[in-house]
Amino acid sequence: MTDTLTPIRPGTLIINGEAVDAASGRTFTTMNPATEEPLVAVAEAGAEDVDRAVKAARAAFESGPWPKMKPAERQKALFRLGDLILAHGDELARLETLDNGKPIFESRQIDVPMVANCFHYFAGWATKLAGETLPVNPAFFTYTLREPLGVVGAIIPWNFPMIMVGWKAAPALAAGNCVILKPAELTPLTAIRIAELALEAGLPAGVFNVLPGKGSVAGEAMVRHPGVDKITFTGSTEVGRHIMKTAADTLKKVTLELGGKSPNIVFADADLDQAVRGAMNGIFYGKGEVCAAGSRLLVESSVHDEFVGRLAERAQKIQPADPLDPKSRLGALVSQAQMEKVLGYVETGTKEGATLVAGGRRQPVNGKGWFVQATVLDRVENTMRVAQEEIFGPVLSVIRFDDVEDAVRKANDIVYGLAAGVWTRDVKKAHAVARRLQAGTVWINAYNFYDAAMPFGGTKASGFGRDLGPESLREYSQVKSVWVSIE
Ligand code: TAP
Repeated sequence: MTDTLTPIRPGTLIINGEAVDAASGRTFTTMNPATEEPLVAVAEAGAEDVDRAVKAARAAFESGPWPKMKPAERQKALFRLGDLILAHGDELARLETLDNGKPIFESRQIDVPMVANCFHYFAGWATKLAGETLPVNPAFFTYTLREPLGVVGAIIPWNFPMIMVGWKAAPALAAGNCVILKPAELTPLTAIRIAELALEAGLPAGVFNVLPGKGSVAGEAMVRHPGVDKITFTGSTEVGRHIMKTAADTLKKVTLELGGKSPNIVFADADLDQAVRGAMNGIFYGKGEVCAAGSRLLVESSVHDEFVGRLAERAQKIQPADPLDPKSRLGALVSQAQMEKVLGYVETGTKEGATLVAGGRRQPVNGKGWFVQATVLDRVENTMRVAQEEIFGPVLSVIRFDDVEDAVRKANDIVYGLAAGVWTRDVKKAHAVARRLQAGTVWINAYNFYDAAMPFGGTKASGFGRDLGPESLREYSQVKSVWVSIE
């Protein structure tokens, strides 16, 4: 499908309410994963730009109109931003799909509404962040204030470039902070556009800044900068660990939403039709480039052969297709390197003894693109690399289990703890297993559901802290205790 719409504008930095070039004048090129062609040049932020953005955000936080605005005015501005995102839904979805390679169906029907949902939901919280009056001593009037942290640095990945803007910026702004956001170098375009819309919505200059650039340069400078009070990060466990160490020098608070290798557990008493659909959605949604992907499918032995047979048949029917085609359900992986990493894991899996029952190959569309077939590896042992490491692509590892104990043991026998799925008709078993799973989110007879009101985050090597829901507001605010002597 040819893209005949308006050309994409070159990407800029957004600092202090203005679209600007990098101080160095450097740019990088963002690519279209479906065509392997350059999309557009984008300004590349360096340490000097980080410093400019921090100065702007600090000024906006300390003396700009943002802290003086009534919470109800902040609420209105954030709500307007949610409306503007919906109004520009087609444009944002197209940008996201061109930059990331995901199907336009997902960008338009899932990502755009989710980002808008974040700004609408957290707008409401701007007027509801309250302290408490605490009965301590009759000689005192004692109360707490809930205050913003100051300048929040958000560092986000390439798999959900637009949704992550909502997950990070919306609660941070609602709590009264100013934000500097660094999108992933591979996918900077929608974050830049949303920052422009934020100005249109009435967010004052300096409140929401965006710095496209390299993680090792702009990201690193943000983490080291003493003018940044907090880093909220989503990405790999390795970079998360590095960020935490670096942030210790300036005692920054950190929230880390890291990798996962989430178990999706199918018991023999499940509605197997529903579970097959859930297993497919768990791994092939978002091309499997999803931190919470149900990438380890645990299937009870008594239904294993039948279940895997049905799954493999359906997986073979999902064909990679032009992401701009509204019917496409499997887009291109974000980069050549990611595609090679994913294909490398398929090879590793088969060498380790797994059986390839669907996909496993690159499959260009119209002769181009970093597309990988919907892939299912069966006969995987929980100790294999394809069971323990995050592949981050459309590759499902199927592992058998014998009973509830075996399922829970295998599910938890991994460094990660982000999400899990449970498929059963037995209500008691569903709740009991959900309690025993080491995961930040458990879906029962469902997979991959998200909402701005529902906290999301991990445990173990999947990180700590929560995005979304009322929980996330605690990540962006702190409590001050006030004692007033009244005698
Ligand atoms: P990361 O390297 O972790 O990138 C995430 C973000 O961190 C990007 O904005 C990146 O910038 C930035 N970054 C990199 N090094 C940094 C540093 N030293 N200081 C501050 N920021 C830094 O992930 P990736 O390379 O995009 O993907 C690698 C693997 O991570 C994937 O294959 C997957 O397994 C995992 N991953 C997990 C998630 C989630 S949601 N948990 C998301 C994406 C990837 P640049 O983009 O410029 O490098």
